[in-house]
Amino acid sequence: MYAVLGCARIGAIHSVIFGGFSAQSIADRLYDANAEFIITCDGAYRGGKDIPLKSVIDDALIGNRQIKKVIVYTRTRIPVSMIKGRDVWWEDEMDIAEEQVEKNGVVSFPAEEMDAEDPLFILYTSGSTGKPKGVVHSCAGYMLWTTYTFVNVFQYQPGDIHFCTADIGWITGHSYIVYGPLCAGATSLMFEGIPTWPDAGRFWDIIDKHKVNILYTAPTAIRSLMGFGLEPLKGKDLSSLKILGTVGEPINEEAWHWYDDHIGKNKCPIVDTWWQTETGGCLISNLAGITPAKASWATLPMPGVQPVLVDENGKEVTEKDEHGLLKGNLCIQSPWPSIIRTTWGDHERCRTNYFATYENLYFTGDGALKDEHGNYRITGRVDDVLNVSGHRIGTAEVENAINMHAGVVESAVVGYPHDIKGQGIYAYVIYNGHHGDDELRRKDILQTVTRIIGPIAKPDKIQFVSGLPKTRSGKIMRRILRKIAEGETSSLGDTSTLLDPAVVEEIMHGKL
Ligand code: 7RM
Repeated sequence: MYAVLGCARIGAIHSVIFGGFSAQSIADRLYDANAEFIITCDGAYRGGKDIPLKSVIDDALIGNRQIKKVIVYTRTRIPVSMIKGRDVWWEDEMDIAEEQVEKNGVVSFPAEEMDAEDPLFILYTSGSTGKPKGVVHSCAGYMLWTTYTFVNVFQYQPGDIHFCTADIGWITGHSYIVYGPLCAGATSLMFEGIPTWPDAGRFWDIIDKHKVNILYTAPTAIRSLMGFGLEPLKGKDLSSLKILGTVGEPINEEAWHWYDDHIGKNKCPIVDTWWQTETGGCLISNLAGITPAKASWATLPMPGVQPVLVDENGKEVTEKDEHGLLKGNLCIQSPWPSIIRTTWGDHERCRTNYFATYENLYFTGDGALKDEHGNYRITGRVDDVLNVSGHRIGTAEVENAINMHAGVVESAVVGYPHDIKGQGIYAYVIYNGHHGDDELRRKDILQTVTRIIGPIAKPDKIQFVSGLPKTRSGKIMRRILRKIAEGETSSLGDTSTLLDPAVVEEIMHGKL
């Protein structure tokens, strides 16, 4: 957070990279962003694990000629190799700055004045293509909307302690740990680690100890903690809580009610906030205690936001289904202050990705339902983007990583419902090597994905197949693969365009 704020103060564009990414993913981002400076730690703690951050950075910098300086903050004291002329310790630099102050008595360090539309940061996020996009947000619009939504959605009152459990490496951390709360003058509480370490009472201990008033977390965390039962809650005083929030993926009703009953004790409004890296801040959410909550519904758009549901031709849907609901692809009709400004280095890509699918609309990539009161329920992505434990991962990215493995001929990746993660990653792989047996090959593929992207993109299931269902024009029929992975084999839909129907039989037989 200090590094992010430091950049903002001097007018430097920051691009935070989640600590779980591989050296390769970091190298790609550094190159794409034309980065010149890196701020990192020697290591970091994540659950019981020590992550060797600086060593990963060193790997990412092999062959890199853009980076001028690497600033290293001491955190875990693991040995690191500091390269002369390039790497400096954060603490040493701070000492030098302090000596200057002592000598010259200089204490004034004015913030750089920025234009409203100057870029504030780049944050890489996955889309339906193999290459993550650098989403650019601007100084004024982004800070305005994150502050406005923070104050109104959570009904923030001066003095409230706000605890958002996200990682700074994702947009939720940027908007609702750093910028929104701090611009509103709130106390923002952050923690290093995972919800289940050293035990599943970590969140409840933090809430008890620091008298947290607002808790903002993700359905995947709620579901994982639900799995530990009520034992970890015993003896924890959660009475300071006033407001609960959820974000990142659709919340199922069971998790919503557990959150309401056992964490909020039926006294705290739950806000279900729908938004994206590209939207900067919340676009659809109830306002805590002001507009009604509805389990697993994000409910109403924020003031000024104009959603619309369209069919595949971009026509507004008007016909209700058997439950009296409208169903369609979620678009937004006019801009809002923190709308994505560009994708770094490729403005055309921004246009085609978000504004060209349907004329005059911003397309979110999500599907949604709408009831007669105007409430929205987000059903999930309708493109080739997965949401695994609230992490956005493109199927094409995972396929590219799997295909890097020497024995792999071709692969297809789809999502399937997963009790805790929301979605799991299912990979169908055509393998043509001689090395090892299926188990070893699976492990080799997982190792490859970890190397190329990072552990978050590891498939949960890998099924070896002799072919993939393709159309006569050579397109993989993902719809069929998705159905098989979901275990919904009774209705595979239209298979008449399939090149080789026998492949589908084989895949269904071998399902994991
Ligand atoms: C904030 C964030 C964006 C995608 C988005 C949705 C899904 C986010 C909700 C949700 C249902 C919600 N940014 N999503 N919030 N789905 N209900 N309240 O997560 O760029 O990482 O992901 O996340 O599919 O398109 S993100």
